Amino acid sequence: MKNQFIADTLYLIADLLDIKGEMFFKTRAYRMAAQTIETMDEDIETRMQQGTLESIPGIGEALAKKITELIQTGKLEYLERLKKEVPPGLIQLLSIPGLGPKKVAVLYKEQGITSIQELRDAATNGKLRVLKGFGEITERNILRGIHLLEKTSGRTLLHVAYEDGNRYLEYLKKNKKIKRINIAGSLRRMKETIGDIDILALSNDPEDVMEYFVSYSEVAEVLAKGTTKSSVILNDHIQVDLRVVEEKSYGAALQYFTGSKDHNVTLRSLAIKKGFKLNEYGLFDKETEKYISGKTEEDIYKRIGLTYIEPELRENRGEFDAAKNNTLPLLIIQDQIKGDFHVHSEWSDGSDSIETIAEAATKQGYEFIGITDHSQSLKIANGLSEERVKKKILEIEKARKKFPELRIFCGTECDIKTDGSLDYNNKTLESFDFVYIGIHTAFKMDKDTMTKRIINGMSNDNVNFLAHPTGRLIGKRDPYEVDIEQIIDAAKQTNTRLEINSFPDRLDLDDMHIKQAKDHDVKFVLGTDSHTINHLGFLRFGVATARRGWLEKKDILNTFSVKDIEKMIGT
Ligand code: DGT
Ligand code: CA
Ligand code: CA
Repeated sequence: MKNQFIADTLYLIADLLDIKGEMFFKTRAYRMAAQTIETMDEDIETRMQQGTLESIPGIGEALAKKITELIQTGKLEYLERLKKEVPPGLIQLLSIPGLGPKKVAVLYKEQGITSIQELRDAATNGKLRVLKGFGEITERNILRGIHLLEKTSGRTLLHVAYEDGNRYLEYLKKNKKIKRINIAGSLRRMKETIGDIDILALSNDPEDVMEYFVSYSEVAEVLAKGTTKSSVILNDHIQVDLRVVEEKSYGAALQYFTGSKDHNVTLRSLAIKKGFKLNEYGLFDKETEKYISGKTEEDIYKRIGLTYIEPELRENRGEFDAAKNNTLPLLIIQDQIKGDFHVHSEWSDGSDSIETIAEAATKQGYEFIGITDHSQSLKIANGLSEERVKKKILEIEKARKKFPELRIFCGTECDIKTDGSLDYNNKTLESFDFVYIGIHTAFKMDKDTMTKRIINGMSNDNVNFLAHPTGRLIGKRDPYEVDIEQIIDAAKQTNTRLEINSFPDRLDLDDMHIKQAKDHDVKFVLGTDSHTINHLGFLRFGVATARRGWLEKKDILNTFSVKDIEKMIGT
């Protein structure tokens, strides 16, 4: 689906118009259309083909024309013109977390700031606090935003790269000259952010494949076009590299280009110890240089004396010892997932009704779904008062009758208040099938206080799961100060499962902490934190993160039968 691309383009237009100082109603129209397209179920391209764009709320004739142009050509003349009207550096400033177009416009008009470097200098020297709407806190936030941006700079969130990469793959698979094709690199390892997308293909006619590769409709720019290797930039600004190799090297090349670099370095030295030489062309005898293997990854690992290592484990974090001793985990797979525990409905800040969610869960093939709305003090997210909790439970009972095949759990995502107490009394907590707790306010506590606050929450007997345990938002917000080792110990002591929040910018816990917790015998739960049914598919990124954290089926509650889950959460 191109919905996200279209929405992002419309948001950018709105931002640019804001910078130019256009009227509010004009920019608002773009933003509202962008939001509609971003969250709608249907493929915008299908609507275009049907000629029904204009029946989408907020889309008139002019906007429909622009969307059509974008879908058909991947570009928009109007946007290109707009971009020329503002200094290019300003668009970059927009990507600083917490800095919106209005502030960017002020920075430009009042102080002539057009680059991140100029902005950093001005903020560091205290020159921004005099501007209207700015202050010392804004200066600090801007510096923090620049820091965050640089930490993730040039990297793309996994879900965006995953969609782009797989769409490209579908296109490439239509070329008859390609015999085999795989995603490689960090995307195959399902890292939380992706630098560039690597694709490997097997063909006897690489030049034809190269021509086909650069002719893809989503290519914005061709960086290099060679005989066996090409690189392009997509409309999404992501770089994609394609390499074509021959059959006898395919496995060796796939292994090499999957990485990680650290994994490859160790694998090569193990190969040398066994009397081999390993590179992207194959496994060779060290002395005679005779070709030994290279068609498949499996055979290469085997000849080096290792069982096959799944891509998600190739980070040089102990996988070689485990492969030698045949103790690698049997990683969880998507098909083992029977449901999602973390979904918001329209009762708090989600956009869908309980029945709509139940229907979508059934469509996913789920056996259960957990509806978790916010608790009462979280007014900003329309948290449920104890009165509304009772009403919601009645509503869920109605839905249960309509969907007898699906177990609908009535959960909550209960706020942990600043003193560590919970946002509902025990009687209300007991009325839920399960209780998630989480931090949603006062993120900036010192480590000790924050750790105690969370552990205090976990100590309540009604609590089952800790939501997004570190609170990070990738590229937007650092984790709160928290002693993760103490949280892990407390999770074990209190029998609280840690969530692997599967929302793409959270992926919280992350892979390293998951492995650390698993080593302490802690158990886990997966939740998407969906706010619309379109988010339900994010679970796959939680599964990927769980795999990168070495988790197996038995570690994750979502793989159990409804009966066993009921026993384990004590409904
Ligand atoms: P990324 O793109 O930054 O998210 O991470 P990767 O892992 O996809 O890295 P990339 O695209 O630079 O290279 C793809 C793979 O190629 C990488 O995982 C391992 C292999 N590779 C690249 N450069 C080297 C190298 O200098 N030495 C070794 N051993 N392998 C390399
Ligand atoms: Ca890469
Ligand atoms: Ca690359």
